[in-house]
Amino acid sequence: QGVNVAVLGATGQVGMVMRRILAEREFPVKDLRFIASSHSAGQTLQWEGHDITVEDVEHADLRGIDIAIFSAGGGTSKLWAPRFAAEGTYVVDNSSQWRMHDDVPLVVAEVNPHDLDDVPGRIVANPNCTTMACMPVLKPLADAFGLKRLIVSSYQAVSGAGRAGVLQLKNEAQAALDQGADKLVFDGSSIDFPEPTKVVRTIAFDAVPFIGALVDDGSEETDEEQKLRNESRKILHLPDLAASCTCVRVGVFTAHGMSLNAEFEKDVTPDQARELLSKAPGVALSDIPTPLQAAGKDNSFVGRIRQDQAVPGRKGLALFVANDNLRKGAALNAIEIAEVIAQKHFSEQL
Ligand code: 11C
Repeated sequence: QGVNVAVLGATGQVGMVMRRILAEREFPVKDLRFIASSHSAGQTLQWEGHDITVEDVEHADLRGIDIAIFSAGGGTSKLWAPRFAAEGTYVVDNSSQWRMHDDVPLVVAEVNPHDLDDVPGRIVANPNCTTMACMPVLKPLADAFGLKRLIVSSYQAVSGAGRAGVLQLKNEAQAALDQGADKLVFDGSSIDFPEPTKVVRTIAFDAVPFIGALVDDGSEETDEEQKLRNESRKILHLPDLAASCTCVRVGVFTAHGMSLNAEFEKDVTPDQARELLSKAPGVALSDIPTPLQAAGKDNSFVGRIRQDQAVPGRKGLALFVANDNLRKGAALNAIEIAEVIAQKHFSEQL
């Protein structure tokens, strides 16, 4: 009994978390395969007490896989997701490659699982981690009060930029501590930092308002900033939602923080919001939510809920959300999507 599962990109940072979560949640696995590029193929990875050898995607036999969870980057996904799908496999893809395709559901498990009822192309997309963190919080508020306008400022962890981002923060922090980091109190150029290798500016003891790449449409936004608007509209089924985002990388290893200002059609008070959010799946109330609090946890922690004083009347809320970008923001939601697919489309095997 169970489904045949493959993880593509199993050796990466998110792949590692995926393996951990598959075991934690006792995912109904019949056969599990780990697949990667030729660079990582041949390694062995532990699964429930035994070793599994990582297969080279170029040479792997793609037949017989029920669900493949991809965390291997957009280029790999563009090439390989259709090839897996052509073999009858449901692909849950963590890259941005397929998210805005009309026939590809973009799903947050507790928000729009019904979008998985019919998956004609057998490819399902997992949202970007910033969007993901906000959706379980915004969905119940949008349903109750009618979400009209959203302004987000993010405080994003370096692990969102991959292992290279993590190493950059570690190396820069070490260099600063070695040279007397508190000299930075008076002079930002007093420390000789190593050249940035991933985040575009020094990230230790700093905040960098640039994530992803500039979009060539005259808006001067980054693609990371546009993802929040476009993905939120699709997931919440609010195509006209007015949304604007400024994405900022901060010297935090894991878990993104998000400041939200949301405007609604109807009046809403902080107490009403707290009452709704206390019952919302995937959400935990916190007086002062922080990335460190969220790292390693599943929920979106939400707090500092206030009436937005810039919105006339009681139609605006200001709140802060913190969520683990590697877990719910990537691996966990992908596995939750796989669980829904297993229930909906492989129930006879469970
Ligand atoms: C970051 N959110 O923190 C990005 C990483 O579209 O899946 C994931 C990018 C994506 O840099």
